[in-house]
Amino acid sequence: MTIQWFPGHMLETENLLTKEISRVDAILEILDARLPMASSNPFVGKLCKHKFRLKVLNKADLADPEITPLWLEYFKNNQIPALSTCGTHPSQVLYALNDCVEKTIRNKARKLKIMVLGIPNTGKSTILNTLSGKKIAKTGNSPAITKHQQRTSLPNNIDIYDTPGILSPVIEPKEKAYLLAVSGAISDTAFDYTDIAFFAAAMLIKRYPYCLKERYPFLETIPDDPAVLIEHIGMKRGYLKKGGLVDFQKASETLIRELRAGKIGNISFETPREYENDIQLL
Ligand SMILES: Nc1nc2c(ncn2[C@@H]2O[C@H](COP(=O)(O)OP(=O)(O)OP(=O)(O)O)[C@@H](O)[C@H]2O)c(=O)[nH]1
Ligand SMILES: [Mg+2]
Repeated sequence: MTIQWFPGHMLETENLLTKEISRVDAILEILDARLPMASSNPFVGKLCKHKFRLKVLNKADLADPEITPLWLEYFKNNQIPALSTCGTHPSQVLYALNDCVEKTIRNKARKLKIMVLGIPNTGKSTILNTLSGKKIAKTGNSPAITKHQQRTSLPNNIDIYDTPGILSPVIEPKEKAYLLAVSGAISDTAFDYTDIAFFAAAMLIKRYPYCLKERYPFLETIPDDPAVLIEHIGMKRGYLKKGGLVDFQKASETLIRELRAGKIGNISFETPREYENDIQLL
């Protein structure tokens, strides 16, 4: 499966960021804690080469609490500043902001400018709203909600810039595209639900069979085959087409929706071990 989704505003944003980056002091790079590598955009790394950049593993409340600390250790071992947050948790996002402020070398006589960057749907605007204590930026559980850069003034002489999520026009390897689609970073119109659900089901069977058992107690054993898992979910929910065949589309949508919402449990889609000798996405 190839996913092609690069709406016009993303190219405009890339061009704008390339122009504006010299004016900002530091970057908060918002990643998805469930997939910190796949949710890294190499463009951000190149753009911010000479700026202080703090990686924020957001949505940590949805990730596996045993895996997120491994990621933080991984980044630490690679001398990459990183911490984890839940974007709606004021003390956690304030801690992230303060950490970024403290580590940024700058001229204290003028306002500190911090830019929030990342791929779509990682919680950039949510973090901005939490920091400002107001609903300044529109948020939503689908990608490409923010279409324009937006500046907000925070206390202590800080200006913070929310930006539209940007993805690479070509996402490689293919597994990365799948992970991003499962997480909700890519528009649902850009891929086939059943394809993505089969990938997600295979991942869950391999990594989190006990979560599947708890969420879907009607499963006597966890099947090895993702198609069988989706079929069982469809049958149990009564998603049947004419002739009694399971509606795989509907069952797939249910699996993805429940996974994204954290209903299947705290799930991390990738682990540092899989990347141990590969820091090219950082
Ligand atoms: N569970 C959970 N949900 C979060 C968290 N942060 C944000 N969200 C949700 O994730 C969705 C996306 O949040 P946004 O703030 O709109 O994401 P964004 O990065 O600004 O997205 P774009 O503007 O499309 O690039 C919304 O439904 C938020 O409520 C978090 O830490 N935990
Ligand atoms: Mg946004």
